[in-house]
Amino acid sequence: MSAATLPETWMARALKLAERGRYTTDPNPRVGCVLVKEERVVGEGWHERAGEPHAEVHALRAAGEAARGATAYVTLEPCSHQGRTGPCARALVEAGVAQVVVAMQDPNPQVAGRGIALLREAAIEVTVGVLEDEALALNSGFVMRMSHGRPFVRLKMAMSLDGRTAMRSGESQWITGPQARREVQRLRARSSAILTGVESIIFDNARLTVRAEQLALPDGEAIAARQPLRVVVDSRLRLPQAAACLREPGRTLVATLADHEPERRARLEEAGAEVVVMPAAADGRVDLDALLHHLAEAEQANEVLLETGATLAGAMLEANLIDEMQLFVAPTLLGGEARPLFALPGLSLMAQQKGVEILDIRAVGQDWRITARPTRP
Ligand code: AOF
Ligand code: ZN
Repeated sequence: MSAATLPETWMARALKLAERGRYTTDPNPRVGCVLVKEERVVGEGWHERAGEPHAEVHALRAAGEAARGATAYVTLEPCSHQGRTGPCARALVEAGVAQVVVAMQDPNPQVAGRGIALLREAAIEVTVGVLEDEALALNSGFVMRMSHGRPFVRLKMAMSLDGRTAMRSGESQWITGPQARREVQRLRARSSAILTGVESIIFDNARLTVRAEQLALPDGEAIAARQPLRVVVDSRLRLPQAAACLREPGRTLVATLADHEPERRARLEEAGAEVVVMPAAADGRVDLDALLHHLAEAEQANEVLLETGATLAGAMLEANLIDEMQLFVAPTLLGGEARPLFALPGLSLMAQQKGVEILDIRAVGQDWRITARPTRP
């Protein structure tokens, strides 16, 4: 007799399915579901788009009558609320599923354990926590928004081997090669919003868009159709009306302070920007923490990609608002006059150095990608 397949194996399969929603489920979480009976998959599915059926519904439809007596492996607690689609916990009960294995509880306050309770009340055996870390990582943005009211912030920077991001003039195209730039396109595509500083736009005139042809994914066109929100931190409304990003598909939000010139605001709005007034932080600039909370609440932003220069990157790091860094390191030297990764003017002693934990290093074409996370003080 062969040994029974481990729950982790089925959950890994459900996670793989969930990953198919990486670029499309926003602002919903990525969720996968596998229905197993007598060591065989009788139905599976994943959540593809907000407003469309949840993973469990797809899996139950695929299984039909075979769902009766099956075990459901779901990467997120089945929902208990009547949202845009019905409660999945009830659908599992009604289909006669015998057991449910869940990777993680749903941090959405509308669910938060009620789905699991509903299943247990119907005498279904529920196991929680199988491959929980992997499930949490897949939806780090959704989890952050639901449990802390702000998005998960991922900083992306391209730098030379000597840690420089642009020449003194601001010229920076291109430090890294095409494969690294394709990875950046994918980072944009999975994000709800791209956050930048007005200086970066003034220097690079970046469009901050997802380009289907550069994504090199089979469904690139459909993915690029949903452009992430562009967010420009611009305390004094210096964004040029002619900025390229204002002519691109998708929205551009300009975060500024209350004491801006009204005519500048009117001209930017005419050019297609949406202006939002934020409180000032102690340094007199836009309060970045408040801005992130605004993005979570008003825009349902799960993952924010920070693509910017040393000033805003330094300010975000100082404010402990960076959750992950993706640093692309190119095999080139730009020299001491060039711009550094972070402006951290307050640092002068070794005792003040900022620690980071390196999670992964890998080659991307001719470049290297370092994934790291700042260690919290
Ligand atoms: C599940 N399975 O596949 C997903 C779930 O607006 P709605 O109706 O789509 O509900 C979205 C909420 O449902 C979302 O915030 C999260 O709590 C849960 N997502 N739940 O059982 C799924 N995508
Ligand atoms: Zn559901």
